[in-house]
Amino acid sequence: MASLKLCLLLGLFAFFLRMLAIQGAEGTCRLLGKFDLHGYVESENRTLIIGGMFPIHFRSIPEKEPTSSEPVSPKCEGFNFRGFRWAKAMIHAIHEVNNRLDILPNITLGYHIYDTCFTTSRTVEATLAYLTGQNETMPNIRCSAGAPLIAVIGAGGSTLTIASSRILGLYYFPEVGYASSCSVLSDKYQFPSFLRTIPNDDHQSLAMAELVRHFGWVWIGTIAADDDYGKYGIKYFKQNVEKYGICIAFSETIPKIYSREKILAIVDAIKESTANIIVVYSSDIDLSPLMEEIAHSNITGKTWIASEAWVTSALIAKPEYFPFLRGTIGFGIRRGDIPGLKDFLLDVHPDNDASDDLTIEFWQTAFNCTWPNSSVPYNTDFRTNVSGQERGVNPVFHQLCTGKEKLEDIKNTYLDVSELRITYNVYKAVFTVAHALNNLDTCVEGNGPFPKKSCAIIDDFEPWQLMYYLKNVKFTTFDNELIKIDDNGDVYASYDIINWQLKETGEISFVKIGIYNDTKDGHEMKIYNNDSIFWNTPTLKPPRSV
Ligand code: TCR
Repeated sequence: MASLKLCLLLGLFAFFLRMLAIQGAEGTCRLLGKFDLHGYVESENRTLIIGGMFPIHFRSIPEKEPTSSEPVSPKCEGFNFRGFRWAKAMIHAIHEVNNRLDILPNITLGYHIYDTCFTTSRTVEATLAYLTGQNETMPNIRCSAGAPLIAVIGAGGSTLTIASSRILGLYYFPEVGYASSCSVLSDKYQFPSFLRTIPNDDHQSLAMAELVRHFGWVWIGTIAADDDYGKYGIKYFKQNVEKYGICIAFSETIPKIYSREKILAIVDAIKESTANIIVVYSSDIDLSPLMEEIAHSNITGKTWIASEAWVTSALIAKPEYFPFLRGTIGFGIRRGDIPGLKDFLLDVHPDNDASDDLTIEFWQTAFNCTWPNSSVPYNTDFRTNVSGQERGVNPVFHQLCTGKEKLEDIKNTYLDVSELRITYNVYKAVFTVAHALNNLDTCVEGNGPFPKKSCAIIDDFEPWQLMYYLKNVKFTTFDNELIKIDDNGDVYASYDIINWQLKETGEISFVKIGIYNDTKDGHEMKIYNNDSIFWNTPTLKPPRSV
């Protein structure tokens, strides 16, 4: 009965997909074009696939007249080196599992990664593609990626994950989040098959409120991204500070679709307010156009409180923004150094696979050159810049790439492994799946968790059976961190409190000035030494906001 229901639903999806899909030359349906990565090593072992969704581009380009032609997947722009690093970290972790003899010795893991372009429509498209298979004749997760798909890592931002997890949840199909921190995702009634390696944001909102109270600030401005992360995060922050008699001077929302007008309105609100403390709950991707305008308008003397998503982001922590943003204080999730990752990241070159469009785009963007004879688009940007002009519409790079460019020579977010926080979460997500699968594989018949103490069989198991093992997973990472998933799919919350300070070299350093931990009976916040904090005020003393 259950499988009949599944078939019917998948049939419906296949129909839906047909309506969405691009009709290719051979008349077959093609989804999501070339922005996907997949691979597994040919081996005698049984192969199982883990899906992954990452924001490898920053945004999709809105269709000008969406109803005047056949629906197509929107094109994406803005190559995101950080998202590319996350995707590569997933592949690296999978290689590590495959090389280890103690986890899944008889199984080879493969991967199938989709680019979400940080948009909901692409994420839903990818989710449907996972469930039905890209080829309509195979509407089945058992062969959707060439080999059975067992879990999906993703989908990045909470808004995207909420969309995909509602669909995957229908089948109790496991989705493991690495960056989706919204508290609503802990509701197992709505998201029964979601779990994550990032703490629930309720802790962070409370931590921010505690921080503001600690310094005695009572007049605060807030800025939120226009998504679930920003809106829920600020909502819980406000609820917490109200209890302490702290007042909100202004509350602004950064638009999702770029609009210079709306961004200028936020800049005006900041200028007009006497609040010196501004709490920002946003991803770095959404925040970046606002920061560009803050710098352009020369707004100094504010102390910014950063949420985890931008606290150590190279997109925001740029030298040109430093006069405005130095002294920023924010919360970072636990970081880790992933053994071997740097070498793995360096091992990328368009010559390795001429059909790998993402790598070609990566190379072109990193070195500002054109890969010979390739049709891969340049890193275009159709938005207007701070002076109101359109920036780089299809810029033509006259310089051809030679292939001899050296990755080691450039400073690039992709290769920066000094602040691996979300990347470390991706790694933990892969290992969560691998350990759960290993426990499923080593189950002893007569001692199993299913009816009559039976076990699931690795050659043919159902998503909900793996879900059981995921919910009960427990392991330690190379860093000796114990990973345990609770009944809501959540992990233990612990944050570093980070302060942006100027190094002698003129660069920004992220200095850990304290910690915030969730404890059994509440929470603890420690600021190590008030004198070690760098403040962005003329006197270098803590700002007042009353
Ligand atoms: N949670 C955000 C998304 C997000 C993110 C990030 C995006 C987080 N950290 C770092 C880019 C970079 C934390 C969400 O939507 O849940």
